[in-house]
Amino acid sequence: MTSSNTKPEIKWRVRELEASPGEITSLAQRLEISPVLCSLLYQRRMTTYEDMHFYLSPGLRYLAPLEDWVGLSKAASIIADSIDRKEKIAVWGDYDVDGITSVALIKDFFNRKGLDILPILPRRIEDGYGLNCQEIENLARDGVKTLITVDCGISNLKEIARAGELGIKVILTDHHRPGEILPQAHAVINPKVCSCPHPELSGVGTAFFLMAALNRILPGEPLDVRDFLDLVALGTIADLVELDRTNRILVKNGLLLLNKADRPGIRALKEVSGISAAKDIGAGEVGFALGPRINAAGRLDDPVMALELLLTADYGLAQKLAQRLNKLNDQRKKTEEKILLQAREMALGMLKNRGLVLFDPDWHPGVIGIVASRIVDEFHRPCFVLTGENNLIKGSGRSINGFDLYNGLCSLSAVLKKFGGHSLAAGLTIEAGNLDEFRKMFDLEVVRILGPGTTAREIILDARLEFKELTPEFIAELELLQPLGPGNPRPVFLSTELVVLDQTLFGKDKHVRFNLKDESSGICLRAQFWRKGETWGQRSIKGKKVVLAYTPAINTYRGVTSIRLNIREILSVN
Ligand SMILES: [Mn+2]
Repeated sequence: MTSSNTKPEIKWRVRELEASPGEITSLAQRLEISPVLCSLLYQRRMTTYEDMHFYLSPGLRYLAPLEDWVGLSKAASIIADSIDRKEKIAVWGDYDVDGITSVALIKDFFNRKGLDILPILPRRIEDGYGLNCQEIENLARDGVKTLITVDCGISNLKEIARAGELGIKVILTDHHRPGEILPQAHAVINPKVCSCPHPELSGVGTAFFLMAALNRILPGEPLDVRDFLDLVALGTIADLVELDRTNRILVKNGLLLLNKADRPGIRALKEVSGISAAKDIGAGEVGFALGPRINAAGRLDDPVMALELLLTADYGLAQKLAQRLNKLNDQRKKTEEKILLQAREMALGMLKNRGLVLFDPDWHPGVIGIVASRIVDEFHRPCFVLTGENNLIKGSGRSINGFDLYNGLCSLSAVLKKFGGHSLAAGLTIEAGNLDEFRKMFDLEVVRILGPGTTAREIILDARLEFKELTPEFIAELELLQPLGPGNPRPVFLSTELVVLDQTLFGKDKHVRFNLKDESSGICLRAQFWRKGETWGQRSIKGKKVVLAYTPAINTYRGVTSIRLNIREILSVN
């Protein structure tokens, strides 16, 4: 369907940093890992024993001291004062996983300290993202004297000023990019403001540090804040922030807690997701199974049920809530699929544009962000998916490397009513009358930054790997790279030239599977190319020779384990 000149081309290269074999062997021996894994770490710029050791065992002791974050203890002491004066305190979050886990963490901290705090989670459709004046007035009327914001607030200048007028102290914590003017809050805790040793923190990561600082100054026995890292891991992985040094520490340790699943809600959520108690959870399971179910509450219904799930001590209740989330998630998938089909059709008709703006007033606001990601995956260009009612249009955008979405929106702020976000994901509100103008200007802005041609999709390969090197032990050892995610991608390997013995479609013809033979060793392996049934159903390459970019996996089916390849890209066919 796509004409060839609009399809992004593919560029690939193998990571180049190479150590001498002697150096690798000695590092590998000291670390008790295989030389192949050791060279993978080396290419990811961990070039010393200390770097590699940290990466493999990122203990909490490596975290920078709390004092290094300027302003953190001051913010904590304002909260401690409010507690001391028995003021009514509220915490305001967001309807996505990061926002829900942020509120859950703070509420859980207060509960365990025997303190009270009022949680507020806005609903996506009725309330929208961030603070709003009406609810702030309600809070003032209810006697709230201190408001902590989590995962939101940095662009709510007007709302925070209103809170100030009403005598509410605001402790703002957020990790979204600040605008030129900061809100007049009593404290602004944002890893992207001032000097913070943890620039890539998520909303829940930010909340965690604030509670850790508060923990040290509150009277009574301090809590063990490590107990909250399961929530931090959930929000950090789901928010797709870069897994830098701090986030690696938080997530790796948080995943251990998610595996133990002492929190009834997590145990119930794993159960409805079909994850057996024995299976180790990686970032993948959070991203594909737990995260979407928590998100489903906020996408289609009320995020409060997800908060309740994370906080309840009652396993029976947790099971009920998890089942409800599971149903909502199924419903979300159906809605998403329907909208994706329509959005894709629309995108195909607009491929002369470098920046896509897709709009339909009937699209469900809860899924447009995911649809935008899928469109960007396929067409490899920045995209906004918008929906709206009456005179206001709202939407979510996703981008590719090289085009900073937040900066892009800053330069288009003249036609926007509201916007905020990060470099790869953002949200906006515009008046319906400005849609055409925005569509035109967004495309021009993308062309200005990325140039007029399509941007090649770049695949970075970790190493060339022959079939005989793909042992189950090696594939298991790759798990030491977990958690994988932005900044620490799953390793992708370059194959040797392979003969295609067989090609079949499966899964309602959505996917394609190849049987491949490495002639030098005679080893045959199965490879699957997900969601490529449409392309490969029309073209047979049986009998030809291919070179692949792939990731290996262990497949267990009815007790039989085998090695499978997941194809990232077919790099050449001869
Ligand atoms: Mn967030």
